Amino acid sequence: MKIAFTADVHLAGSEHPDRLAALEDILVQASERGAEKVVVAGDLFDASRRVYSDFEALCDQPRFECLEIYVIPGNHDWDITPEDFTPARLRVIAEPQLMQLDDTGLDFLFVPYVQDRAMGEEIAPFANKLSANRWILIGHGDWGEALRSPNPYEPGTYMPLTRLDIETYQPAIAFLGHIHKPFDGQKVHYPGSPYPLNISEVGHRRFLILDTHTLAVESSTVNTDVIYFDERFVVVPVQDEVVYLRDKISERLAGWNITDDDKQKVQVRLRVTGYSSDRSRVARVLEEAFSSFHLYRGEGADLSDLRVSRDVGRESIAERTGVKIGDLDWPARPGEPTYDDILLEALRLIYET
Ligand SMILES: [Mn+2]
Repeated sequence: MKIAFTADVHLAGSEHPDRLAALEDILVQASERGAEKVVVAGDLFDASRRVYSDFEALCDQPRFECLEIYVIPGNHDWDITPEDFTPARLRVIAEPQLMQLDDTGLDFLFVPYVQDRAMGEEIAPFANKLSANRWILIGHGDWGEALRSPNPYEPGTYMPLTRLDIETYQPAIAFLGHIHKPFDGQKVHYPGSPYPLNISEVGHRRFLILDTHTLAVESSTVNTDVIYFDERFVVVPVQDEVVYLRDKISERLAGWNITDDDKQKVQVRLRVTGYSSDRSRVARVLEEAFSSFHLYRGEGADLSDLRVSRDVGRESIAERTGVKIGDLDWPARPGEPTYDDILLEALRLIYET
């Protein structure tokens, strides 16, 4: 059987119809691909506005009659209960529960979000019923490896799952909600938010599909009407600044991995830092390079952090430093400073001391 996983939809009624549309797209794709269940791993609803009627109407559509929808509470909708909802094919799981969803013998442990609890504490009571690598964890909270890029909107710790929990209880796979950035670890997966809540949630959004026979996890793109990108460029006053910048831009655009059809959905924010001998030319290069995309809020590139460099001696040091930094073997793990971060720090030292 195939089971689709999503989380962090943050439905907010008529204020954000696009989030409901993203969920609808997941239901459409899930049923087209033969999934029989859709699991929402917390924060289906935003904390601020609780409107259930449009979500219920979506669940009740006859075209989704082959889908059962399982929902656990997250930190934004921690208080939802099964009694709040009417659709027959919707199961809200408000207490930790172990169940099988098909005849493969695979167990699913649903762990609703509870404030000030660790995930391990909620798993422990089920320990003697869990067989190693034959059960799937569904929860809402933090996992260290995915946290290397911290979430600026929700500081603090939310129902953490630890490496020791994984080693002790040995789930085959854990599907978690809470972190909005898609993440695939060895066992832990975050589908990520299916619709970006703001411009910090960049790139294509997705949901995941588990095959309960093979335990393979597949990723599928959610069709959204907007794809955000938030790009920062570091300009070095090298001899050919423009060529340097154009190279950086093409690298970045290739990394977006979007089709021509997606182009009109893109909203990009551009920020430039560093040191330039010709700020107005930098502005023109960016304008030209991104002319086929919508700029976020219609704002042009933000050059407020781009300083002027008129010092030939320092320019030469900066250029050589840039090359040296590029030659060194920096770790490329998430959360580690990027080449640009390191270069920017070096430029500060060169120009500001
Ligand atoms: Mn959350």
